[in-house]
Amino acid sequence: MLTASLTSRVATAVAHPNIALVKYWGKQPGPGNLPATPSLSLTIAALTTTTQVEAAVRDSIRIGGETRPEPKIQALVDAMRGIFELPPMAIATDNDFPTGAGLASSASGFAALVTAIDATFALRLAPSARSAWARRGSASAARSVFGGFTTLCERDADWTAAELLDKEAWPLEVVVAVTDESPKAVPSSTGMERSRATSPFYGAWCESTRTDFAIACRAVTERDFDTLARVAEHSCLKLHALMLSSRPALVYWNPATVAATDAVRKLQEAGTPTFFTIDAGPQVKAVCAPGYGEAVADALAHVAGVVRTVISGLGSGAYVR
Ligand code: 2P0
Repeated sequence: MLTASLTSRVATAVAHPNIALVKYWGKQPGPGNLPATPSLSLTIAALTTTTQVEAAVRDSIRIGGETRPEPKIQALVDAMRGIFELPPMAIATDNDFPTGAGLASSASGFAALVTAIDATFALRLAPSARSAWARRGSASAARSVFGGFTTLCERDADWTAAELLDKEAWPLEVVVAVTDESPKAVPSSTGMERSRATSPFYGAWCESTRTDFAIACRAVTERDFDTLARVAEHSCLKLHALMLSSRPALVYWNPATVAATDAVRKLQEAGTPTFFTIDAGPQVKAVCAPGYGEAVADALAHVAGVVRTVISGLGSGAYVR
């Protein structure tokens, strides 16, 4: 058992959500929350989770000012207690964007949580170790420990994320077109297990995702926007085909989601370097070459059903404030 230092008893960490360009959807059997396939993402600067962890007389979890039981957070803290001697703690976390609505709040949430626990109790974890712990909470959270373009794949017999390309090296922009701020009906963990168990396309999904990952990683390192656009849109549409072919079907889109993707297609036809991606929710994210964010946001803001747009650059990894 590793004893946590008690010199530092409170710390606040900040993390940003990330958007997968090659998607994760499906887990390996067994413990540890290991993805079935590798994934590639970019980190979104404009959306932020802030989490404070403080030593306390008993465990408590407050999200957006509301104290409530959070089994996934409690399970991660308890798992860390299997390795580190951690005292009871008060966790308070806030998102400056809608929670559980397909904007990756669990990614930024678990990345900020592990980073705050690490700082509060001076565990001195390496970023790769924080990433592996964050993955146990939510696999996409492993990627939010890092900034810029980040991969999550098997490394040194564990699944951790690592930065593939620095955010300054290729400053793409992202427009988030929000179409509905309510929480999703089916959580991601439930949805991906349903797809694994029921979709006839699941095997092809896993196999083709490994190929997409290799192509997309190369496109990022070569700053090849057109190749990245093609493989990322294909990964997104295959993900939603997998969801639609699950039983019962997982339908995360609404009419505005479809209208926003049509708008991105029209921009592409007019020569604008942009492509769309959609996660487990109805929001559309348009990734744009540097300098095109405002024009793309302007087009998406005029789409019926888009309630607001957010323009973002690429974000940093999780850090202590
Ligand atoms: C992704 N998503 O790669 C994919 C694309 C949503 C669609 O990772 O079960 O919250 O907690 O590991 O990370 C959302 O799933 O799932 C997700 P768990 P997570 O970003």
